Amino acid sequence: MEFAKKGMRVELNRRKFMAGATAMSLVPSVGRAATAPPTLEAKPGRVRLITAEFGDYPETEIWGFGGGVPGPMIRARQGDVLQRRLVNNLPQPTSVHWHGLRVPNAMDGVPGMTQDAVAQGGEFLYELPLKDAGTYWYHSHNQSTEQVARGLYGVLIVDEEQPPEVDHDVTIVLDDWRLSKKAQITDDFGAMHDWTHAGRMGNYIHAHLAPQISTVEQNQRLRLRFVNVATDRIMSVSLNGVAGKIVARDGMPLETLETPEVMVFGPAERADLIVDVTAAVGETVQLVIHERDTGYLLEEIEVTGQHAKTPRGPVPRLPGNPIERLTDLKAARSVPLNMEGGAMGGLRQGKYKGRVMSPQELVREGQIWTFNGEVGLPEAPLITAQRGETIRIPMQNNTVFPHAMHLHGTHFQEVLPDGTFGPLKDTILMDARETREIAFVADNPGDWLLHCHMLSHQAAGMKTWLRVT
Ligand SMILES: [Cu+2]
Repeated sequence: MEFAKKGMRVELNRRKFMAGATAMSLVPSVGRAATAPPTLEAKPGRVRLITAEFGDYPETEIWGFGGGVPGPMIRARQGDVLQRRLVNNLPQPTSVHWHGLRVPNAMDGVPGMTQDAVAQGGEFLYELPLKDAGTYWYHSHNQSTEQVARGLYGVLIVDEEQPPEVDHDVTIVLDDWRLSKKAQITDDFGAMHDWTHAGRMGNYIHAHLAPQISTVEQNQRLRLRFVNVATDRIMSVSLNGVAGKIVARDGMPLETLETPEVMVFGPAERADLIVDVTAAVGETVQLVIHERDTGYLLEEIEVTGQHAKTPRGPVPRLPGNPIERLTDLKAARSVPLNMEGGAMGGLRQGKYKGRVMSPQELVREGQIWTFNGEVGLPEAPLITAQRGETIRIPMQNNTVFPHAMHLHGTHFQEVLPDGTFGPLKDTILMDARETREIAFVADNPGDWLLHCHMLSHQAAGMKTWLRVT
């Protein structure tokens, strides 16, 4: 008690002193300091990207949030309001899209649609009510073929009120870099061959683990959060030395847990796994990436001991998020989306800048992908939905390339051939020539993008938008 009293007295004295000195200016500034939102600064930086095993390479110049890659991990609790003051110290305007979060429209970070791009030296305050727990990410949504390729992204984790019990919670960011021999990002961002084919493919695929754990123990339980942040590359990965389930996709808890041997992530897709270490002491847990017919090791974690004699038992389901799942499509309105374009005969013609152009003209414009015959963002929305209306979009991919279709503002569900609904997703990877249908309740008012998250395709025309009134 004596100590506490002493402390109080000191505090009182100090307050008195300050009040006497500069009371008028101090009071408001103290008030601001207590509530000032944290800064998220976009700026150039240098990182050690290529690990020592590949040889002695210099650091890579990147653009990153906080000057690093990935940007700072943002972690908050479900129900909180997340605030970040974006400060732009890049040589280009920028913005932040909070991928997968159901945010108010003005916070969606799409320049020209929900806000102006933040100029060099400018700032923008993002305020995000966190409705849903799960694994999300944030990234630049301005000149994103360049800005995301240079490193402007980070992971955003919203913790459940009662997260499942695990021994390690590890985020695995899968990235794809196109680097020169001196380990620098090549600046061929608008290369037409990339834009008309499968996009900008890198030559250095990397898995960034956070925290960077190097050892685990047998029968330890791990939560692994995969995020594919690559601009264009589809990542097919598998794990050796663990057994478990996928418990969430694109942030949203699964009702039916999944156990695929190989996990395929289109750009922007995510999954949460809960797994137990099965590898014996002295062995390793391995993350393998599959490319065509070969696989190679991306990351390896040593098993250094035995945590328990047996695994923990069944993997639990995550608690659900407060989002409505579809029950039926009786009153749904259907608006088809026909996807055309790209190299190898996918493009017949396309409406661009108000007139229909031939493939040759469009290639000259650097615009080569169409939705319903239009290249780039059309003036009118694909759909104007009443709030609460159920919308279904059958999407027909009439191109010879896969596309990762991303809807802003809400999650959707796939309408499966048997009439049931797939898991809640914000991005769906469509194979070449494939037809898939998505449906959702349009309950978030505003203007929302629907686009290919292969950022080269997006830049070359694959985007449209929806209005929810
Ligand atoms: Cu695409």
